[in-house]
Amino acid sequence: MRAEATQRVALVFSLLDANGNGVLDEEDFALMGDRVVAAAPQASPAAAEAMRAAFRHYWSTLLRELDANGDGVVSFEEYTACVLSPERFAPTVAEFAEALAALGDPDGDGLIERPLFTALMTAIGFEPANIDVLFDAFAPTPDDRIAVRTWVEGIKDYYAPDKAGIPGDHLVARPVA
Ligand SMILES: [Ca+2]
Ligand SMILES: [Ca+2]
Repeated sequence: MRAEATQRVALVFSLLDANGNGVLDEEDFALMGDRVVAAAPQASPAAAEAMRAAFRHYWSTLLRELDANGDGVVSFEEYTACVLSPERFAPTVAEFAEALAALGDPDGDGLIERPLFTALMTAIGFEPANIDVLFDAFAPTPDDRIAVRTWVEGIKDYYAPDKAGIPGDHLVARPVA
């Protein structure tokens, strides 16, 4: 695995462990769903529910694919196996990316402005300084917006365990706990 991808797998694990107990469990994904939805108060109820559902599916996929010892939680060691078969996670990641992008574009104009982008990415657990660098890497318009499609592709690349040399590599610094 490329070094950037290794760092990203470790960071994604720490972000997903929202309750900080050192393993991935069902509560992490409920917590993160609530946090992300709360960061986008102008989102429609349908978009909010789609986001929560995407987190639930994310968890059920990880549990099904990665809980090797069957104890109902996914340890870091178990999680690292995700890099061996990234294609098994692609549909789940795509659903997550689309749901997040829908929250970020409540008026449906295809653009997301920096404050909402920052609020959503902070809710996921990234650090503000890293978020700004990432937003800039997505080439914002003069009025400081980026295309939602660009962001969706960035999310998919970021959560794809085998990618490297992508804008999301700006996020490898440790998140705020
Ligand atoms: Ca946890
Ligand atoms: Ca396990």
